[in-house]
Amino acid sequence: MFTDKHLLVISNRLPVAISGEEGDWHVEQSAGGLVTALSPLLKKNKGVWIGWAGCNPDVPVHQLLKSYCENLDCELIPVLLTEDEVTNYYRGFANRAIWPLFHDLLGHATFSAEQWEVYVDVNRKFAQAIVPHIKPDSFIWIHDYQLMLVGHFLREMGITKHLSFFLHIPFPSRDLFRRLPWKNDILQGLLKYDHIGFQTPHDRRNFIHCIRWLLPKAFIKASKRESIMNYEDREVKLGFYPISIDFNEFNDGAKSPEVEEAAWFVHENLKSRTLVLGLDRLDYTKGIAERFLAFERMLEKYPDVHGNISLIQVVIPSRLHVEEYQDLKESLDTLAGRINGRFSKFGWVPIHYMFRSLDRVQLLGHYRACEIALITPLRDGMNLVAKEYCASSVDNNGVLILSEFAGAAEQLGKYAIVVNPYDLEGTADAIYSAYIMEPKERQRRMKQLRSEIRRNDVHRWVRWFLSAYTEKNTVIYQTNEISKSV
Ligand code: GDG
Repeated sequence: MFTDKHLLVISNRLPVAISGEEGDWHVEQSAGGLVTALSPLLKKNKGVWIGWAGCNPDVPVHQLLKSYCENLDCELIPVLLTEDEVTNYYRGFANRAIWPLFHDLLGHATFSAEQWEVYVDVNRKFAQAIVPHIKPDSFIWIHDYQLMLVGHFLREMGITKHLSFFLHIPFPSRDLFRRLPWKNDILQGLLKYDHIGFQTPHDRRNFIHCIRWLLPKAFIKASKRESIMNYEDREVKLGFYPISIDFNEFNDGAKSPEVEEAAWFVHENLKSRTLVLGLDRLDYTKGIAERFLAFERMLEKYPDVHGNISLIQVVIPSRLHVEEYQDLKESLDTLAGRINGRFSKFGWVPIHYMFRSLDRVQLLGHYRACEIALITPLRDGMNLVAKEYCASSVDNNGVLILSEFAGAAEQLGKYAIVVNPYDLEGTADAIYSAYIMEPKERQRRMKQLRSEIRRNDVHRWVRWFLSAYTEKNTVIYQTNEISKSV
């Protein structure tokens, strides 16, 4: 059984945030589905999570994490990164080359040999940090695009154990991937893992197309659930496992009195109005500017909505040290101002735009208060906000508008209103359709969405991924939507 194993999780960031100043440091667990899902397993077998703590090298991280973990049954091991490494590996190669390329936004990508070299070095550094923690019964699970080469370095260091990898972002098409100057290194590095998990069948298909084209000697036996690839005497399992959320946590949280009050407060301030919610990290992949334009187009086309609908757009500050993200913020500020200036009238503002994060009660309060969620990324690995919104929609009254380019659309597309975020006209019409949708139809769709997410929650995601290691196909994914194979 997997549950008897010693779990070793490796991700770019540790699941904690360190804040404060000398003599007054605070360590807090970060929120997130991955942490919720893995914590019980980590605690059960005194597991280890290895990653960067996200703070300066002069913060006494080891000491802080040691005392933070004293009452936990698991260990957090920091990988220390220098400023140069943060600049070139994280902000550089990971976020300026891989992130845009893998999200199909080649125009935002820059490829620098210097950054690539540091990316390689930091992946080696992570491998070095992992080796002392490997036990005979360890299960090693590495996460995401920042660490694609860690498996390669662990093999170089003589580790022959089973290595698993999960990619949280999309995998691009062959035509895009071929633009990467180090495409062969990345592919060959990834093939040093024994098991690679993607979010959707589409991502796995793209990966297999790249392998077939770049490594023609690889032999792939495609199957519906898990394809097996043979390359240079190695066998690699390729599967797709759409990540999810802790449904009960959101469902129960949304019913709590604090959240009900927060939701009431949001609506009370924007009385007798349909509220549309957008909630994203500041990122050009999330399609926020396109969403504003589609909302504007909707206001132009359907004047009967004036005074009766508002978009609440929450943008969570992110990567602001990068000039491109500062520019994005400025252009969103301008756009929201322009649209509001054009349409606002006494007592009504079309776009309520907040540039900050919400605490958990406010977050759930917004999910509950808003009748429509407008989730229109240009590309997204999954998009957990879509799932969280539905799980919090405890009155079954919400309508989900979802981009066809979010991984979540493969699961939720049948009962959401699916849009192409580049199609402003179509998105404007979709917002209006959601606005006029009959309560019976809203309820019918939302019930289906909630039951899909309840069945396939994050705990199932973990079991499903891990079961691929022990026995084949022991967890059957319960949806008819994901039936396409490679
Ligand atoms: C990557 C992939 C994939 C957001 N604002 C607040 C807040 N959040 C939380 C949400 C949600 C999370 O942040 C965002 O998750 P997403 O999935 O939407 O997006 P990424 O951060 O880009 O994540 C993505 C994911 O990895 C998992 O594999 O789905 O495609 O890009 O959980 O709730 N939380 C609080 N306040 C906020 O203001 N408390």
